[in-house]
Amino acid sequence: MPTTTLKIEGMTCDHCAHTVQKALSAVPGVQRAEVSLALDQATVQSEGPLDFKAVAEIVGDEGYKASLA
Ligand SMILES: [Cu+2]
Repeated sequence: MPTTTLKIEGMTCDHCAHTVQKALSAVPGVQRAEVSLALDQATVQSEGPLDFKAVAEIVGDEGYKASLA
């Protein structure tokens, strides 16, 4: 299962990390998403290649910025 590490900008607290985690989990194909507030990073396991456009859009809708690490 492909694992993708993302850089997440804009998180300031656990609530932000939780919001991003939920947003990532809602991306089609994502099996598992883990967010590290300390590292400003997320690790996503997906079925097939991760649809980064969908990730950037869904995370962006929540007010954060995702980029490929
Ligand atoms: Cu927050």
